[in-house]
Amino acid sequence: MSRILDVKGFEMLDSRGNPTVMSEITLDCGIRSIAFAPSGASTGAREAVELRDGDALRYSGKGVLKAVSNINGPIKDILIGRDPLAQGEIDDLMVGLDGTPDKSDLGANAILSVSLANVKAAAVLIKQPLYMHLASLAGNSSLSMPVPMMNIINGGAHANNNIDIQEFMIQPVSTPNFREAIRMGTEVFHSLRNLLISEGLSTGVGDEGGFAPDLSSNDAALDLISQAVDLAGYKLETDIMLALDCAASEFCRDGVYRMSDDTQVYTAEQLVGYLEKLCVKYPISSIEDGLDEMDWEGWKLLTDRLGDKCQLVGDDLFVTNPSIFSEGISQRIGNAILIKLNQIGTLTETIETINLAQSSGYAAIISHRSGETEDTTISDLAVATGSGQIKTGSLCRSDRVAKYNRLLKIENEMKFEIPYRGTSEFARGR
Ligand code: 2PG
Ligand code: MG
Repeated sequence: MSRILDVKGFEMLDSRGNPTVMSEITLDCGIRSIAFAPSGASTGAREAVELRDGDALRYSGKGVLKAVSNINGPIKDILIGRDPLAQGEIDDLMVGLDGTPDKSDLGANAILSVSLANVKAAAVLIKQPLYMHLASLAGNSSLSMPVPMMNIINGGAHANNNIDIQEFMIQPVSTPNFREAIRMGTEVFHSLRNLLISEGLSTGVGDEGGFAPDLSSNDAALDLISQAVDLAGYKLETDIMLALDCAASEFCRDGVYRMSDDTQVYTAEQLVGYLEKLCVKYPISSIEDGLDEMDWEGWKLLTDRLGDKCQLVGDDLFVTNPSIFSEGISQRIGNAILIKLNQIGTLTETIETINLAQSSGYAAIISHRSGETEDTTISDLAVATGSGQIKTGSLCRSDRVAKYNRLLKIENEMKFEIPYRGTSEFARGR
């Protein structure tokens, strides 16, 4: 049986040019694997802590040398000699060593990158593709190709423009497989680019590779996408559904919501009314963080009013945390959860949250962060857990495209025998 021989941390860069943590695990049989921690911009208040140095003289305080030294010191010491196949034990050891509820001692960036480097080494050790090993860790036997949520117009904290809603996404739902979904989405992306050029609008992109033009309203963004779908030769609703991430915590202040495209200040109830109207006007299958993460009363209202028509996704709301999510489930708040590994900090806890969603009738959408790297573990995780959906940005920028390319590779490797859940209940709204 092979054992962990060495664990190393490195300070690397993410897609925004900020430092991030990479870990490398070496097994005594010579297998070596690496994994990166991603990083958010519109983060939930209750996320696990991303440890940064705060040394203003390096990377404006964003260096991660402390997290790296935690890997090279205490984490390495506790993991050497362990069995890489015992993922749960390895994650538990790191959680116990950290000892805080939010992983603020060692840093969730340190812990997660080690957790993921380990699972990759273990998969190589047992000569299985990563998604197969992840599926057995998750106890899931029905793999599926996820419906992508492709973020083709970026606003909010992800772009230097005047749009309040953070993400305007498309979901290709009519294709028989993932490869065709990628083609459909990419063709719409290109026709949107042509449309922006013809309207004299910017084709510069935001953090997730979506276009980031200045627009007069949220409706203007949805109209442009609708036109682009049409120009690409597809039909909204039949072929493509729209999805939003409002990231409403970003524009909620003093209990009210202030959108810059409108002089009006919205109460939670008014914002719910606004979202309802958007859903009547456009085929919107999914709304993420429609209200602030602390506004649970507002969320109840949103769920009552839209929960049977639309997927309502808690991101900042649930922060991939099984105990916060359990509370949400018991109050029947939202009907879906966004899954981000670094919000909770270990693979084992992430899988626990996904399983909790699936056993509670909530959809689980595997997600990237706005700060990403070439790491593609989330693609394997989406297939492995049969989650049915993945949110991983637009159709340009290698940090986003890498995830799609990995999924294309998996589908090909499996000879197109994994179902694509394009017509699933969740992809079309509930
Ligand atoms: C989100 C994410 C990813 P960030 O809000 O869903 O799209 O953004 O990583 O900045 O939190
Ligand atoms: Mg979000």
